[in-house]
Amino acid sequence: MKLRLSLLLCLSVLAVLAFTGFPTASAQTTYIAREHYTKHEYQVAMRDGVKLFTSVYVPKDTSQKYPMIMQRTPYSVAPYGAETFRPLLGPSSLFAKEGFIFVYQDVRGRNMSEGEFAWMRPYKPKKASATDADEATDTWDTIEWLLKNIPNNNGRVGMSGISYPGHYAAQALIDPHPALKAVSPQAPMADNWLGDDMHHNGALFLTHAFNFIVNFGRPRTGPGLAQFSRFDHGTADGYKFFLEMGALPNAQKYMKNENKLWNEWMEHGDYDEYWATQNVPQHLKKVTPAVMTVGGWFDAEDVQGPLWIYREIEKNNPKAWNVLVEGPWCHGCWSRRDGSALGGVKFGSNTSAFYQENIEFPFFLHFLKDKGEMKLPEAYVFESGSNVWKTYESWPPKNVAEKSIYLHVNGKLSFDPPKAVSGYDEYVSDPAKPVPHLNRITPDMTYEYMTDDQRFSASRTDVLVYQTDVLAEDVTIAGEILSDLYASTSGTDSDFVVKLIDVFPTRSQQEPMDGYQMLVRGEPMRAKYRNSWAKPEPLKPNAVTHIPFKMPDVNHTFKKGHRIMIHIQSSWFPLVDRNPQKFLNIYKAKDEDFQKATQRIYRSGKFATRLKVAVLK
Ligand code: PG9
Repeated sequence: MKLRLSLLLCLSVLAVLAFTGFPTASAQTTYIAREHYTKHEYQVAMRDGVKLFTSVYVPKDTSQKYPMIMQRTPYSVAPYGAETFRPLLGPSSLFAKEGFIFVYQDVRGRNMSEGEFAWMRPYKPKKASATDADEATDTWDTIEWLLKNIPNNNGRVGMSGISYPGHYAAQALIDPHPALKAVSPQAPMADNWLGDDMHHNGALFLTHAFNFIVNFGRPRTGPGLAQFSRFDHGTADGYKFFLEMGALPNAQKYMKNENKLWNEWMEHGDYDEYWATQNVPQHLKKVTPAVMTVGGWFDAEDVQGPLWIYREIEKNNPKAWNVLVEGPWCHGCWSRRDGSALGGVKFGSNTSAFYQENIEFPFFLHFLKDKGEMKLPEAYVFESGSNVWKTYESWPPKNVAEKSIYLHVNGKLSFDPPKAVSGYDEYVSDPAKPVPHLNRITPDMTYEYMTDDQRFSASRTDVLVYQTDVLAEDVTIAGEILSDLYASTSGTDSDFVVKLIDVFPTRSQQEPMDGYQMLVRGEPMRAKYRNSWAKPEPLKPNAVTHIPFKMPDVNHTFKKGHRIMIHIQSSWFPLVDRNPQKFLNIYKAKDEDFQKATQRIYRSGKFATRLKVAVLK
């Protein structure tokens, strides 16, 4: 029995590390948490009687009272057992040394907690009874219990978390408990259909969705540590695996019809009530805690969520203390990596340490312990390309000029509109040979695709490439991008993928960045949703159609000597599921539904395809 338990505990530590990322080097300092903390485990009853498993790490020193920092997670609060400690207590290694009470909770329906799990459990504005529960009430009830039962707390609670835990931190802001004083939603999911994780502009992010849910969505019979084993694709080649899998219904070959969450998603292809009720930003109207929302410009999973949550709080809560931090980070990499590079692209400094020491730690110290003055700016944002931290009094910054980058004949791009009275470029989009999103063999989406060199696909005949002349001066784009497309297809539905690319100068063969085509932002648009996310409409074959869509904010300088480049294509695989290019429910498609289509992108005075951007003055 002893052996089995220790084996389970070891496995659970690995499970935590697999999901939270191995602690950064700074966490492996000589500070030994277990010498200064005691761990306790509780089953905390919610108002409807469901008990949530809650671990609490309390400083042994009782000479002062401590605030509590809580994280709620679907990924397990392992290791379980009062004798085994998490490798890292708090958002970074700075916190344990300073002294806080750390609280970790398995959310309802996950791991050692009771109850039924719901995907991004919708907030219930009107509770049916005093025992009607959602994530907001579970957080409230937990805080109430902690204040009364955890000795030596100073009556203040903070929350932090990355990704799904960041989502729960944002949910806590909907009906915030009065003791909740500082919340940092980090890479929080705001809406899993409108831009985070699973869907971007109506297109399914196939690799990410499948690889995640095939494990996470496994049936559960009751409280117990969810057993994760990496799904075996049977090949390292994700492009091959997902292409051979074919139409989405064929995924049941691996899901075996027992994956409840996958089955839900396959029943809700459009932006219907299932997804719309999960949206968090719509409820952020009574925000009283101080909020520091954190995101990464190159976050492959949740680039949209932090921006949307920050903006919505700013719009609906004029009195709220609400700031935004955006670094040159991949998903959660401000905590999991040193932030000095992503793939081949260098950012010139350890941006994670800078953030942890000068931004994150002072935030919680100030609002939970009244220590240190609060000097954070409204927006603390890293500017990639020039590789400097910038601070602004708003995000997006006010000192910008709205400009358009237009497509021209012969693959040219220019800030001047085209004079041509007609003109388009054409390619054949073949779902049997979709444009790859990676230039490597892997079954994963990868973090690095967000800044990868795009030359590998630029030479394909089904990728349109446009670029400016060599820039005579720096051009900094700061804010959201609007892709203003005029396109046609010979089919009745299509995806159009737009990529904004920074072309590095070709100086000498030695430099690794010689001619590098750095992806700055890429985004698909599933054209049937151009007029409504909830009510898709077919395209009229071969008719010029206006298809405007947004791409998440960037903060990037195209240096003098570089070029601005745009790629346009109609597949991005297996990052995005293939569009049959026929108007139908893609989640119920058959392999024989997939058809080639001839696409046209218009670049004339009347149908002037362009990117609308905010250029820093
Ligand atoms: N945002 C991440 C995720 C959520 C849902 C599906 C897949 C990934 C995360 O929580 O890490």
